[in-house]
Amino acid sequence: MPSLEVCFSPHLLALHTLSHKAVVAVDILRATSCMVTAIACGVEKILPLQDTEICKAMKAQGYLIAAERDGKQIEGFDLGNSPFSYMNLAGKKIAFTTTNGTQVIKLSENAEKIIIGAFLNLTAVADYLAKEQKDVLIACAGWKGQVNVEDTLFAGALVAKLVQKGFVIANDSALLAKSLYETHKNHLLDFVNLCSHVQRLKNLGIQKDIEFCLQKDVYAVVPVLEDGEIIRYEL
Ligand code: 3SL
Repeated sequence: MPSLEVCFSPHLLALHTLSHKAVVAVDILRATSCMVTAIACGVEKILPLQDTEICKAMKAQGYLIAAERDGKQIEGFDLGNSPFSYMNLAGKKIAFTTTNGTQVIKLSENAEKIIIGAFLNLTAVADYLAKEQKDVLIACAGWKGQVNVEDTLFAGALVAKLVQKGFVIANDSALLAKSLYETHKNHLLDFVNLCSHVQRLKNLGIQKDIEFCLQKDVYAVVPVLEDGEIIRYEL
């Protein structure tokens, strides 16, 4: 049976072997929630980038450019990091850089497959992984190297689903994430409201983004990284 691991921080990724695994990159607030929304709403592809200047330069190649740092849109870019901004961009290409989300995607590039996960597409991701039958690592973006609650909760939700499909928990982070999710699954928003990133984001007035990003299975879409760009996997 395929194995199941969770990595709580990009700073711990080097401790994992990625080469034969399917990595699920997750940044619930809000990068991967935006990406899932964008791909579900018809965006053609998303180029994840670590560097803001490289991102800006993609404008000349016909991309919309999106950049967030510390929760805010960077001046001079077309888009920030609210999922509501990604609902009407069908057919567009987006170059995207964020504080943590695009970083964890880039750091996972040695994996056999990279999938973009969020509560918004939880079941679609679980079904895809069950079909693939590869060992899975859920890579949490965290916040500047630190562990966060919202990505851990998502990891736990995905672990819980995959255990039901026969996957075998292979590290204690996966066990911890599942236990945290099962403790709080009936009051996710109340629990997430206590976490540090929500406190940070509250000053930006984006409570509706937080509520949106905690909804399960709004989209039945699986964004995957192919040749460095995120596209829709055709189920
Ligand atoms: O860190 C990230 O990648 C962002 O998703 C953070 S924020 O939600 O835009 O603050």
